[in-house]
Amino acid sequence: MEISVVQGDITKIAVDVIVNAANTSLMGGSGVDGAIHKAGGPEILEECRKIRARQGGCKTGEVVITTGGKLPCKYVIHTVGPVWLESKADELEKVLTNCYQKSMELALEKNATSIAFPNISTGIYKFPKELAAEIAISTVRKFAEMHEVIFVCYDSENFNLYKQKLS
Ligand code: AR6
Repeated sequence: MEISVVQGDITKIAVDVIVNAANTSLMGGSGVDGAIHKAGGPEILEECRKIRARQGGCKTGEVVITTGGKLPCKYVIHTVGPVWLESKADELEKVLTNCYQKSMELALEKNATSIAFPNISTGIYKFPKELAAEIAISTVRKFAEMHEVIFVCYDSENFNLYKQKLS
């Protein structure tokens, strides 16, 4: 497996699957979620609506999959990261692990060989960046069948953390 880190906008990355840091409503938001829906077009939201009608959104730590719409990827996997709360650290670490793990499992189920992740939960949801990076890297490493994993960091702090941890 090749694991790399780049700094930039995940909507520009050409891979089989890009992962979205969504919320339980699946109806879009700001941050990376807003960027994905804006660049991917209405087809993604349309599929999210159907999923909502079927199963009522997406639980924290779970994943759902839609088309990539106009994005240069085949699929978007939407996952909902935990909102950070110091007093619940242990439980929330497991939830964030599930986000990465279930995204990798679903991507492989769809025969994807490449996947790009944003830094789930480290924006609006305030999960500590270093801890999140450790969880992300150690979890994806368990999936040797995936050929390529790209961590797409938007901010320099995350980019530097991943560079350091992957070197
Ligand atoms: N490409 C890659 N990463 C990005 C981009 C982008 N275009 N834009 C922001 N980031 P956040 P969360 C980074 O807040 O913390 C939404 O409103 C950002 O710098 O997008 O999981 C959802 O609807 C940060 O490192 O997601 C939820 O309500 C990372 O993406 C809520 O925010 C995640 O930041 C989810 O919060």
